[in-house]
Amino acid sequence: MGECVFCKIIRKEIPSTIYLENEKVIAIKDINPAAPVHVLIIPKEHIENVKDINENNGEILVDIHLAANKVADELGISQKGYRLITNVGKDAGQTVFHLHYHLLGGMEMGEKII
Ligand code: DGP
Repeated sequence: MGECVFCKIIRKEIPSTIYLENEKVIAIKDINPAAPVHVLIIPKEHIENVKDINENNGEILVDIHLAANKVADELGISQKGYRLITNVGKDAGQTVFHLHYHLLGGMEMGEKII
């Protein structure tokens, strides 16, 4: 996994703005924000995308959602609402093939923004 950009961020080989980090996940500011709040929730385990979630590794989705809830609370977007999305594969626009969820908020999102 040497070349995976998110693995490098997790190993602190690439700097990032970190909102939350624990044993299982890291939450960082997206380098190219599509909303006033744009956080990436990333599991530390290298999983390509949700297609590779199974009964053995699926607990990570709970950790991701707990982290998303906490960050959304801390950044003050819980009340008004936010979007939590994950792209799966090339046609969906996935560019980094290490599972991540986009947490987007701080604006009204009637239309697709990412
Ligand atoms: P996706 O298109 O769903 O694979 O989203 C990948 C996101 O990752 C994209 O919004 C930009 C972000 N990103 C890519 N490289 C870096 C980086 O080096 N640092 C940070 N903070 N974000 C990155």
